[in-house]
Amino acid sequence: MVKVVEAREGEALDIELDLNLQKKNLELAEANRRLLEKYGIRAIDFMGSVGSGKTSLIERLVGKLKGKYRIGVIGGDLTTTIDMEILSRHGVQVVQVNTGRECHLDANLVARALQSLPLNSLDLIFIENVGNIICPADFPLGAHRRVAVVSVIDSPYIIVKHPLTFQAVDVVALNKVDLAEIVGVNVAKLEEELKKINPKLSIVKTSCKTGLGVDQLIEVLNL
Ligand SMILES: Nc1nc2c(ncn2[C@@H]2O[C@H](COP(=O)(O)OP(=O)(O)O)[C@@H](O)[C@H]2O)c(=O)[nH]1
Ligand SMILES: [Mg+2]
Repeated sequence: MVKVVEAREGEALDIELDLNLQKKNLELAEANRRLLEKYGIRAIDFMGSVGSGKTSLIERLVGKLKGKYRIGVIGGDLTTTIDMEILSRHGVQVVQVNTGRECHLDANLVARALQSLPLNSLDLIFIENVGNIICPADFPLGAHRRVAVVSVIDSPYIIVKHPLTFQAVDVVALNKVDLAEIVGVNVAKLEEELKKINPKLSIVKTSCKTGLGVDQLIEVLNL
């Protein structure tokens, strides 16, 4: 048996978990949602570790959907503009949010990003959150759906170690399934663990390399 020191509610010295802050964030997220609805725009928040495949998946979705919707992308990153430069090459409106040292986007930053997008001429906004599978879950942004992108080759414990994230999202993309066999990953086990944590989740196995699962993800997101 391993000894465990369990952090009690509000005990961890982490200002991001301050309840007032979360309450304020929620109010701002609701305002974002109202703004999006006023313009008839649907927004989808993608979260996941650095390298899980968020940008690649958004690229795939943009490739399939840009004939149908006028798409904008908001990208969260600490300091770089790498991802939004990639996505801007697909002919969609992009805006980068640099958070400096914050490990997640928040509703206030997204409100500012929305101000810099031409909302009148958009139908759909993808939000790529800062590369992190823990912190973004606590900060709803006003998006209509929240998607966690998980690289199945990252760790056999990737699901069980992040229960709160998988409770907070609607959809999980189990990505890089093209590599699962090579690495010896049991994807079915990851799926079982997800269902145990959140039976309401929609789970889609994807490969941004082959394109597998992208149509199914589009269906699950009602796009
Ligand atoms: N084999 C394989 N590589 C992938 C897949 N998805 C993303 N990648 C690669 O993984 C790396 C990180 O992807 P990226 O989309 O930048 O991840 P992000 O940090 O979550 O945005 C890139 O080199 C991608 O080409 C996939 O499904 N299969
Ligand atoms: Mg990215």
